[in-house]
Amino acid sequence: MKYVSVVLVLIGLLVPPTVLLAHHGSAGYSTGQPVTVSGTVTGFKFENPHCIVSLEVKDDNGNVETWQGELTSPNHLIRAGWDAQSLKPGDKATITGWRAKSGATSMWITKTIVNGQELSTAQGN
Ligand SMILES: [Cu+2]
Repeated sequence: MKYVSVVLVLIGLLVPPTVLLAHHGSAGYSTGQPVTVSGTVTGFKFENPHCIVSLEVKDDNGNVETWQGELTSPNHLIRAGWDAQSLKPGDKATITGWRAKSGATSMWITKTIVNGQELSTAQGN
């Protein structure tokens, strides 16, 4: 019995993240090439089904772009130690993830750094 559960855990570790994301409907995102943007948080919706981060990002020419990052559900993020105040307007954030296939300035977030500190979703995928 012990042996069986060890094997199941190992299988769980081998499942690629894209499979774990299947229920999130990641089909709209390009999972091949991650993008990273940095900017100022303008909003954080801690809501079902998925939490949404809004960022104001300045490009090299000083033009401002609005980016949206999608995260997993509040329930999952709470288990990873997040709450509704994890991101606040004015915070400096860097988000990495899979950009929308449509080319829109939106992504499925895989890594979040707020005011220099990474907020892990390791428990929350
Ligand atoms: Cu989901």
